[in-house]
Amino acid sequence: MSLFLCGEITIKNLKMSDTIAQIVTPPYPGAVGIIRLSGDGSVPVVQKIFSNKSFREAESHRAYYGYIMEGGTPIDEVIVLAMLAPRSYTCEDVVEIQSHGNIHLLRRILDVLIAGGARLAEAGEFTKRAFLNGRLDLTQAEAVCDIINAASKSAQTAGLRRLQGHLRGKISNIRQEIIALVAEIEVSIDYPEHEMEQGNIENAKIRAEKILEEIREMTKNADIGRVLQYGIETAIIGKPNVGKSSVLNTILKEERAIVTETAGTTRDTLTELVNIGEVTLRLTDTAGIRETSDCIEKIGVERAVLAAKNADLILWVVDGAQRDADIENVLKDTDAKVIILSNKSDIRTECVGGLSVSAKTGAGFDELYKTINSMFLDNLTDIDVVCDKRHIELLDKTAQALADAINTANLGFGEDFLTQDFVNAYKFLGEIIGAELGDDVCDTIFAKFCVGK
Ligand SMILES: Nc1nc2c(ncn2[C@@H]2O[C@H](COP(=O)(O)OP(=O)(O)OP(=O)(O)O)[C@@H](O)[C@H]2O)c(=O)[nH]1
Ligand SMILES: [Mg+2]
Repeated sequence: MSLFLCGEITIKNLKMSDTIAQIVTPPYPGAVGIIRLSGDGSVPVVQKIFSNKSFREAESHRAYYGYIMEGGTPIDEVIVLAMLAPRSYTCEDVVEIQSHGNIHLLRRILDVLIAGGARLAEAGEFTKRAFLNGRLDLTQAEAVCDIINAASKSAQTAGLRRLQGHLRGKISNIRQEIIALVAEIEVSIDYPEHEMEQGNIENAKIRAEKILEEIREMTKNADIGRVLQYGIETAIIGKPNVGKSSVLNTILKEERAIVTETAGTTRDTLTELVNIGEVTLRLTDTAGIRETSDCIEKIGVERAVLAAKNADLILWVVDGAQRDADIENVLKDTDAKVIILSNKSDIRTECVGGLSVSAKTGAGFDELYKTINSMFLDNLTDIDVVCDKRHIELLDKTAQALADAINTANLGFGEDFLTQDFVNAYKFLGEIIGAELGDDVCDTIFAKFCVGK
């Protein structure tokens, strides 16, 4: 069943007519904290607990000042905004309460709202309502999450463009082209006098090839899109004592990992997020890789090898000329990009290739940051790079269906075989924007959202 066709929609037995409430700002101290309500009861519920009596005639998009009351006691001084349907995030009546940004205070206000008739919103439920009420398609709803979590400036820009409907527009246009193709083929089947001649099938094939090209272009930079959206998984690896932990500390600009002159200091992996220019690294320090009989160090080495295997980028730290066969073996087992850091340049003159750096003085690190940024950003020609695993999988399925259609045409099969492949492609694209989607898929997608969105 298409969700767009639902009348009164019930999700997990929760009716859309419920009024939902949740804290929408992060759970740590801030100047302002916001609680959002959505649903028919939003205004009446707030009226019960708000000292400003003019809110009884709440006007849309107007700010009201006053106190949230519990019994006869004020809880906090607040600004209340009503955004009445349909001019709101969810297309329903929405009220936002801006209080001071203290989590205990926000929870107290939330409790009063729940006692007044609202219920706690589930993760993603505000955005799910915006989707179900037709204000956003699925790519736009997902873009909300992508913007919140974007790990780079370019991912944030791409997320905003998806929110503005660029991906939806592109997908919708391609669907139109496919359905036009199907319609032409159908006509030739229904009215044999218009029967498609071989020339027409050839024409359909050429158009399918053009669409296929367009889809492949969209997924071409998907790997880069993914790392820009989620952060570049970066492992620092090398022999013991070459300065891996020192490199981590220099990049983080803090003494995060223990550094000593004893080889084998780091045992466990240690991961931190850090922004480098326009990208974010998920930077992992690892144990030095070497043969060892120490069972704890052995586990550390296994973890280092695994970190290298799962990395998008490896910083291979070497101390002077110590390139090593053990490490070269580890690198054979990964698709990661590799940058060699020839460390301790302050006390050595030889450099084995790669970048000459000193974790001690910080020399060479600006060059490293530039190298990483251009490695991931320079080839990014299309700003609308696709990064969502769900989108990529569906685009791949679409490409396969189109390739099947082209193959069918090449083999000289009849028009009805062609139609089936095109209809499949049309459906896969429909799943991306949410025009063809089961309730279970919808729930899974929105469950990934953060609370309050
Ligand atoms: N002179 C100089 N010494 C450095 C530099 N980087 C690290 N060291 C020293 O090299 C030694 C080892 O540094 P670590 O950062 O602990 O090396 P590691 O690769 O993490 O070592 P393990 O965890 O044992 O594998 C320490 O004494 C550091 O002070 C550098 O750029 N210059
Ligand atoms: Mg270390």
